[in-house]
Amino acid sequence: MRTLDISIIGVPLDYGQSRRGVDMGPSAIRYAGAIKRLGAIGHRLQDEGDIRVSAIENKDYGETNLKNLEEVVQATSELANRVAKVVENGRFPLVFGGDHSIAIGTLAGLTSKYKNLGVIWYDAHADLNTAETSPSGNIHGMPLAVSMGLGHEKLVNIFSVGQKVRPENIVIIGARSVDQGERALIKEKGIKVFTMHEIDRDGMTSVMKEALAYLKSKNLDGVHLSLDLDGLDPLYTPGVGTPVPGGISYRESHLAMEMLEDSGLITSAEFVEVNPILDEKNKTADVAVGLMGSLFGEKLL
Ligand code: B3U
Ligand code: MN
Ligand code: MN
Repeated sequence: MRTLDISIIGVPLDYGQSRRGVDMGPSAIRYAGAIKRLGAIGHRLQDEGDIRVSAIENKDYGETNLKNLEEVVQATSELANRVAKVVENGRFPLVFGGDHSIAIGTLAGLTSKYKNLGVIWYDAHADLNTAETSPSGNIHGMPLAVSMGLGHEKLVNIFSVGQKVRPENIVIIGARSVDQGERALIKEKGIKVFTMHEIDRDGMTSVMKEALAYLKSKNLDGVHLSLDLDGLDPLYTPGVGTPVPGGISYRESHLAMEMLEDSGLITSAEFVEVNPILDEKNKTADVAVGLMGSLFGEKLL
């Protein structure tokens, strides 16, 4: 097992979607004992606190159909700078969301060190919408497209101009709610997706083996795990803004994290969409912290 110098960054942002409360995600994850849990495994942790996010919502979106674009740009730009500093210092960034739009900032900051970054997107959704294809105008449905260089220029050019991640370096796991425009983009770019169909048919062991072999063939210098808690079935993680039934189980998710740990490939991670207002007694944050335990090397025996 690797012993890591982990820097935790909280991003209390809920402007990337329409249900308030996910801004309290970082607090809920800390309250669920993340720091103590990872420290007990032997890692050295530093909690760098939260990014500043304006508490005042500007309801005038101007010309765009993207909701709260300015607020998302401000928070993700600051996050990108913070993540860049963390990786430049040789530390492992662990980001707590916040809604999934924060990944725009995380991925942008990672490019200061990683020039051929791989991404594992663990999610019920593909998050591949653009302003043109989005059914909602919610930016949390767009971060993967933005990171590929597609979407509003203010988002695409955060931290540096244009594309941050190559489409062939992305693996999506757990998808079961994919919009029409996203499907077209997956086909056009040849993005590797393991939907619930593949997980049910082949099992999580086989899916993770294939995902890891695929990423290993890409000559990557880092792999980021972006874990949306709605990737799991809402039975286990009810505290998310857009739950989709028929999701990945608690046990499959722990297995997936353990296989990632065994691979030694993961160089950064984020856990997003924990919404304590929609949750049942902090259950979703507890699951998030349990998954972190497995990802960072907690063993059963
Ligand atoms: N694809 C839809 C719904 C959605 C995306 N991400 C979440 N929900 N969590 C959209 O609004 O883009
Ligand atoms: Mn997502
Ligand atoms: Mn999702």
